[in-house]
Amino acid sequence: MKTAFVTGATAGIGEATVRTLVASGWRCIATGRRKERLEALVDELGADKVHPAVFDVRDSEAMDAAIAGLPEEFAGIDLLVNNAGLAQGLAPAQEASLDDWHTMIDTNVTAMVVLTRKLLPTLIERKGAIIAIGSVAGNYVYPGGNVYAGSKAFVNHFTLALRADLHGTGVRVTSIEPGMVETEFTKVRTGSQEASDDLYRGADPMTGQDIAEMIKWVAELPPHLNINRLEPMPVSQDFAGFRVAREHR
Ligand code: NDP
Ligand code: 8X3
Repeated sequence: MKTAFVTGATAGIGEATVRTLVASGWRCIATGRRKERLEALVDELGADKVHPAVFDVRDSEAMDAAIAGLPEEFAGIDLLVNNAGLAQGLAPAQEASLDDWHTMIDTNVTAMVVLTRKLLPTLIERKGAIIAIGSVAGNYVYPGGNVYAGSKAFVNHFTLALRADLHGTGVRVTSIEPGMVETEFTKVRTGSQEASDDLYRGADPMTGQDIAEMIKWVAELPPHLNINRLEPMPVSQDFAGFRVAREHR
């Protein structure tokens, strides 16, 4: 049985990924800060299938303790799903909060590279795989995206760079860069359930399950195949065109 380390498994894409991988015969280490949600996953799926690792990804010592505390049967990691992340307080750069910017950089960028570096030896030893959840926001900018978009461009590009560094090791690396997915993400991003509902109204977004199925598909491909990047969007979403501000001088 193979083992996956899934960050951000208390909600949305990560939670759907744990359910989907376990249903397909994987063991999962499920991480996040909300302990009760991880415990609910263990109750639902079984302690032999899910190991809850409660820590804030920005806390490197807590991350070390979580890795050191893995039960023996979960300690050999075959798949790292770099998923935990957030958009917070998306506002024009000139109005944005520096605290929000630090939170996004610390979570989406710093924590992801730290965790990846710590798990690379076991992933190499086991000829495993890394799948990162970047975003279309890292490929196409939009107003208010600023640091979130920059952080996701980092995720997309760091992941491709890993593929180059891991050449010859047998480790597979994939960057999945989704558009709108209906999860708790938009609630965090807008700061309220109402604003989040408003953003999705009539938009027919993707679901966490849609992305989880892609993760499973990529993870279970024959070992000679590598998907470098996937960029799924709901049909309703498009990338923006240029804007022109007239008489701006
Ligand atoms: P959710 O808000 O539903 O889930 C986010 C997950 O990340 C939660 O499990 C949360 O756990 C975890 N997380 C956030 N901050 C921390 C932290 N400091 N320490 C530990 N865990 C943390 O969002 P999604 O499922 O939508 O987001 C997952 C990823 O997908 C993110 O990286 C996001 O950028 C990306 N993405 C999302 C899109 C969307 O439209 N939804 C589109 C493209 C990419 P907890 O709060 O319990 O700690
Ligand atoms: C977020 C994707 O399209 O909601 O990562 O901005 S989108």
